[in-house]
Formats: sequence, structure tokens, C-alpha cells
Amino acid sequence: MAEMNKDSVAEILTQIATMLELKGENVFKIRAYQNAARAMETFSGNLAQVVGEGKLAEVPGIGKAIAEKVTELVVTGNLSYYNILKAEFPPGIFDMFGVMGMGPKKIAAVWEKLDITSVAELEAGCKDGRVAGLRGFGEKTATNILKAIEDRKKHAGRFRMGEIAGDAEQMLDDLRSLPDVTRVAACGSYRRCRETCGDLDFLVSTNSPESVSEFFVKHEMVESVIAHGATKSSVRWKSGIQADMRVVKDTEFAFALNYFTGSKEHNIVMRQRALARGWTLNEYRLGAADGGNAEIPTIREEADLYRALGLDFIEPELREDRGEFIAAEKHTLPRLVEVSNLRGTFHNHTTASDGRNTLREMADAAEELGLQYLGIADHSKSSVQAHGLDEARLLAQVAEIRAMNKQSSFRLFAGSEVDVLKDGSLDFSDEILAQLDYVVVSVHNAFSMSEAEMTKRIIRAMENKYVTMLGHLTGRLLLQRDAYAVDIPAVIEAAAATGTIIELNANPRRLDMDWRWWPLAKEKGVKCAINPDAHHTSQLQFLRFGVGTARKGWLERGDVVNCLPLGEIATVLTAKRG
Ligand code: DGT
Ligand code: CA
Ligand code: CA
Ligand code: ZN
Repeated sequence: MAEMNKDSVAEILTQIATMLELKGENVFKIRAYQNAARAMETFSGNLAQVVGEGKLAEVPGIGKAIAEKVTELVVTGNLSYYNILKAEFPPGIFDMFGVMGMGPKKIAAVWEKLDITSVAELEAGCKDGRVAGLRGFGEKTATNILKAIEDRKKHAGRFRMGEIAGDAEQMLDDLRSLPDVTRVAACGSYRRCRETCGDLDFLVSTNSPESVSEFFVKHEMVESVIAHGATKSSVRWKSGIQADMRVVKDTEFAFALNYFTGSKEHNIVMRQRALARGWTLNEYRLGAADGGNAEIPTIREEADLYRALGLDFIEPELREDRGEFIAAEKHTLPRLVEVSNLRGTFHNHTTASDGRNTLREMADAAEELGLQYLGIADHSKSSVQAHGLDEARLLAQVAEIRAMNKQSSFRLFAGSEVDVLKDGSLDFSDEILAQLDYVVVSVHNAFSMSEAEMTKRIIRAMENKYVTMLGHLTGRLLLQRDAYAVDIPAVIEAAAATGTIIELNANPRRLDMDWRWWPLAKEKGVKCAINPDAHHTSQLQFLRFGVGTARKGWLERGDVVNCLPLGEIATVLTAKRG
């Protein structure tokens, strides 16, 4: 239980209150803990200092008995009363609080009368009628509980970036438009551009916290309110994701922004660097460490904080404690690629295979986005379920593309997403491939072969001189299907040796190759192509998720081939042909 801040103390006091409720203890005792928890949340002083001076019981809302317990907690990082109390309960029982409608009274009842101690047992009890038979429950309550358990399953776990970004940006816009709001940000894994998010973390600075919190919990996206306070609110959106909002004073904004952006691992190093300079760093401020008399710099922006800690500004995407501190110290951080650097993109589908829009519509949409060129790569004949093109249809499409290019300055590149067959050979002969502007190769079947076989299969495909790039390297579908077994470092090595580009598939269900591997690819000199794998004009927008992932992978403009202007890209696509 290391590292006791006000919030973690409040959390433990709340848990104690809950456990006392489960035990049916007297209401005054329960309320004392609830009040103390609220007092902790809103307490604005320095907790460690107040504890050290023995003045905790003077804080409104905290009585003598609880002050002693909080002191033990802050000083030792542990509380024996809490540990003993907690041991009285079967561990699964607390999970039942996550089922909407299950409060302490109901949980105590099913536990005592039916010996139900977990959500799974509760579900069984609702299905076999035991819960309905309990006094004070009935059919309707049992049905509601079952529905709540189903909802909880739907809500459990994480959300793909692409599923939540629209709502998150909408909320940011709406918060920004409030008259009383000074600064607004989305923090957490969302700001760091992780491929999935557990929840969303909004931060607002304002002088009227109540009205902003009110707005947040009453927003039309909200399905239910989990907590509603002046400085901290949590809601469940209709999409299923939880959204938290913190409200701070504008002087605290840079600190809160930094803290709630994380990652936890990054924060730990930040705090250590502050301590090394005689400061304490938390989500609200930079303060003087014990006995320290170091002068405290003025911090308005995050960049001020990084500078104070001897660092160049670290972009949020890099804040994973994966080498960013050393680079920031040595002034060698990358200048990360941006969406506006993109000039075109490859790997897009049309109605010729399983896309929803025609060649013309795709071209127009790409031009509208400000791109100079668009690569078309419909499926090849082995992908029967996706209406893959055979040789004749492919060559007809090539002719159509050439004709369109004659009529417009916007450039279409004729390619194909060619299936890699089980033995690593390709779905089209070299003679056909030679007539294309570029070639993407992808694995679409036989996912269960061994890692050695799969690696050999992919590397053999890359050895073909007509193969420009490797599509969605691992075949993963986020939160849905794991990557097939493949030796990624070996594939990267082969890409370097053969001059094959690796795709960063920007479809938010894929984001493949994963950001964690790009620094290695870059080190080996392998180039990246950020491709939306669009099956619809609207999916060209996926590019932004690809760019976010590329940034997480430390990539710069020069690492991404589709940042090249039209005049330079064509030769890169066929460079392997010699
Ligand atoms: P998520 O929500 O699981 O996708 O990941 P995050 O990174 O958004 O995590 P979340 O929402 O639990 O917390 C937001 C940020 O707050 C996190 O990135 C860092 C900071 N934070 C939260 N809890 C702790 C903690 O116990 N220690 C430290 N150092 N930072 C924390
Ligand atoms: Ca989060
Ligand atoms: Ca959170
Ligand atoms: Zn594919």
C-alpha cells in the first residue's frame, strides 16, 4: 500500500465504510468514515505535514479515532484495522458492487441467506430463482440484476481508440465551449495514443467547478453517473466506456495534466527527478521537499515542468518510460511525424473486392483530404470471401487507373494486396506483379501454423523483388483475435535485408505492426508505410490513428514513405526491382 496520497486515503476510508455497511454496523460509525473520506478528498493542505504535526484531528470532518487510523496509514503505508476487516469478507463479494443496483444491503442479504459470494454465483442465483425468492427481492429485481450483470460484461475491459475517439473529441469541444472554462485536455492513455483505453480522463481548469461538473454528468452521452463531486466526477457513457473528469485551478493545470497523462511509469521517474532537485511533485504542484530550500520555479505549461527537471519537452505519446528520459536529457528526442506530413497512402480497397466505394469515389475522397496520391490494393484471387480479383480483373483495374491518371493531376497507384500462400509463394506470378506500380503482401489464412513456419512463410514472400511492403504483420484484431505466432525481430531483420517496407496498418482494429516494435525497425533502417486499409471513403480518416501509433513508435517524417511527395514516391515503390 505504498505511496499514500489524499485520494488513496479517501479510497480506503470509503472501503471501510462499505465493509461496515456490509456487516450491518451502526449508521453513525459508517457515516463518520464516509464523512472523513469526503474531507480527505477536498482537503487542500499538505497531508504528510499535517500528520507529522499531529494536527489531523483539527481538519473538519475527521474525528480523533479516524485521525489515528489515517496517521497509521500515512506513516506506515498500512492500516491493520483495514486489513483485519477486509479479511472477514470473501474476496469476490466486493465485485458485486460493480453490478448496478447491488448495494451493501442487497449484497449482505444474498451473502447471508444464499451464501452467494461472487458475481458468477449471483448470476446463477438469479437464473435458478433463488434470488427472486428472497424477501425484498422478487422476479423484477432478479431480472434487473441479471440485465446489470450482462451490461457489466459488455462494459468490462477496454475500448479501441477508434471506438471512443469521436465521443472524446466531442466532449473536448463541448467543454471548451463552456464560458467558465479556462483550459481543457483529455489525459491518460487516450492522450498517449495507446491502442486501447480502459477509461477516459478529462481535465478542466475553471473558477466555477460546480457548473462544469454539472455539465459533465448531465451530458447527453452519459448513460449513468458513478460519482459526482465538485472536483472529481465519473460517468459511464452510452458507448460503455467510463469517463472521469478532474477539475482544478488553472495554476494547477500543468501539474494535473502531466500527472493524469501518465503513464504511471513515466510519472514515477518525473517524481524522482523532482526529489533529486529538492522538490516534491504531485498532481497539483511542485513543492519544497522535507528540509529542502530549493527555489521553486514558476510552472505554467507542461514544457516548463520538463525544463525545470532538466528535460526537453516529451511528447505524450512517448511517455511510457521506454528511453524518453535519456533522449530528453541529451536533446536527442525525435521530431515526431504528424498527420499534416502525409502526402498519400497505400493499401485501400474498392468495390472491385470488398470495399464499399468505387475507385472514383476513393480517389475523390483522398484528394479532398489534401493527399497527392492514393494507392489501390484490392484483394487477390485466393481471398474468395473478399471477392479477390483474378488476373484479368486486376489488369482491367490497372488499365482503368492508368486512364484516370491521364485526366487528373491527382495520382492513383495501381497495386494489389496479394495473399501470401501457405508456403510463402504469392497469389500472382511475377509476370503479373511486374505490371503493378507496387505490391502489398498479407497473410489472410492458415493462422495456426508454428512460429517457425509462419516466419519462414512471410520472409519468403518478402524476398520477392516485386513486393513493396508487408501488410498487417501479425494479423491481430485488437480485443478480438490475438496475433498469430511470428518472430517479429526476424521479420524486421528480413525487411531490412530485402529492402521491404513494413506497413503500419492504421485501422483501429489492427494498428499492426505494434508501436512497441517500430524503434527496432527504425534502428535497422526499415521504412514504414502508414495505411488505412480503407474499405470505405470515411475510413481514410483512420490515418490519424496510424500517425498516433507511429508517433508512439518514435517515428519521424523521414521514416514514413508516404510522407514523400508525389515526385519522389514512385521510385521508392519499385526500388527492389533494381
Ligand atoms: P487506462 O485508463 O487503463 O487505459 O490507462 P491510463 O494510463 O489512462 O490510467 P488511469 O486512467 O488509471 O490513470 C490516468 C493516469 O493517472 C495514469 O496514466 C497515471 C496517473 N495515475 C493514476 N494512478 C496512479 C498511481 O497510482 N501512481 C502514479 N504515479 N500515477 C497514477
Ligand atoms: Ca484512463
Ligand atoms: Ca481514469
Ligand atoms: Zn488484409
